[in-house]
Amino acid sequence: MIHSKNTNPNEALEVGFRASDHARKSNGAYSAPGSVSHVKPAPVGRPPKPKPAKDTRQIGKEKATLVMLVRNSELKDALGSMKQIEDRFNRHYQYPWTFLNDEPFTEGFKNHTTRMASGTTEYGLIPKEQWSMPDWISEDKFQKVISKMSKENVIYGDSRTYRHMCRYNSGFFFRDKLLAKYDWYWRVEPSIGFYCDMTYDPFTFMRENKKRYSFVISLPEYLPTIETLWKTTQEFAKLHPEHIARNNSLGFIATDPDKGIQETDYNLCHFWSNFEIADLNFWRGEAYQKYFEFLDKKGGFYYERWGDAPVHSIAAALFLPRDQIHFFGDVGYKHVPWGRCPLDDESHDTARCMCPFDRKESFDYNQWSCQNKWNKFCGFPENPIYE
Ligand SMILES: Nc1nc2c(ncn2[C@@H]2O[C@H](COP(=O)(O)OP(=O)(O)OP(=O)(O)O)[C@@H](O)[C@H]2O)c(=O)[nH]1
Ligand SMILES: [Mg+2]
Repeated sequence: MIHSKNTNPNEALEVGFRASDHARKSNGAYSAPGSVSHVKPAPVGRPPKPKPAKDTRQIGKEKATLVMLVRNSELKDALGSMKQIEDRFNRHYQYPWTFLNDEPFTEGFKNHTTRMASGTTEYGLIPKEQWSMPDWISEDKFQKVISKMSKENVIYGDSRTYRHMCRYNSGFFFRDKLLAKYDWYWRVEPSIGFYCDMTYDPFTFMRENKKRYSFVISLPEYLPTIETLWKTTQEFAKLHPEHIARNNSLGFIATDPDKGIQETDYNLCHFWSNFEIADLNFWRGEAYQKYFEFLDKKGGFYYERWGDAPVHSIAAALFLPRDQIHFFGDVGYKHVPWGRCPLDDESHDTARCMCPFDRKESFDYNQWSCQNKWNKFCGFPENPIYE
């Protein structure tokens, strides 16, 4: 056993884990740095200084939060997502995390996620009326729908809670009282992959560049889940032409980009909403509030299985000018089953990207990706071709 003669705790640091042996008492409690114990505890390889209390004060300058709707049972997958976002971005900015759930979070969930967060954490319980079928939905009709969708193998077609989740993400999360103090959110889901450093503050980027909605992956929705969503949207647009933005992105979501809303069909392209960095005030604004209410009354969240992704996307495409929608091409991201890696060299050079697949295999190149439609629509160059 090495007995360090050092009484200066800073010098003791240099002795490595053996020095830290001395800093532990036999009962496992920490003693003051530099003090000596003659009982040898298990080596932990930790320097002898007591850990300072965690400073969770926000460093980033925006009124923003990372937000995760999640079940207690998804703790491990939630921590996996958090660790990557913290390591690659948030530990430098310490934005708060907001967790939302239709059931009370367990103490274990709160402890583990708080430990993983660099900033503060808050935990919200979703009010029952925001996570249940509204009274204008017929249970009988709903039962018929789910048995039909189940027979047709529509993904989540027989799930009641999945529909609650889609309706909640479409119409309620941004009204939660925990989010009232924020202007911006970054939606994070359990089990995602986040493969590059975020070397700047995306909330500040959004604000300074007058962006209000953003995405990383876009793809077509599965038609059987949204049979009447476009027709309903056309009805809304007829009633409220004042909410349709000039220079909107109809050209991205239309089967006939040269026609108007009433003349074209929907090509099913949508921004994949499991990643979103966006302006909460867009959802809180009159256009979207009225749109959601209109959709909700039609019952398609339950009689079909309208997803929050096509609902958000159609709204962003029609109610925002196109230059307020941002594609984060420098983000490496995966939500099963699709992932993408930045296609340009600069992102890889500056942001330590480490994607578990080659950029050539990015979803951007997949026949189902809507990315090239977006690029074309915005006048961006087509995706680069690699040898
Ligand atoms: N609290 C709570 N969160 C849920 C529930 N269902 C889904 N979520 C969360 O809502 C988000 C979307 O749900 P997912 O199950 O990931 O839906 P998805 O992304 O369309 O489909 P997969 O990821 O392929 O299963 C995730 O953050 C889930 O953790 C639920 O019943 N309760
Ligand atoms: Mg998911």
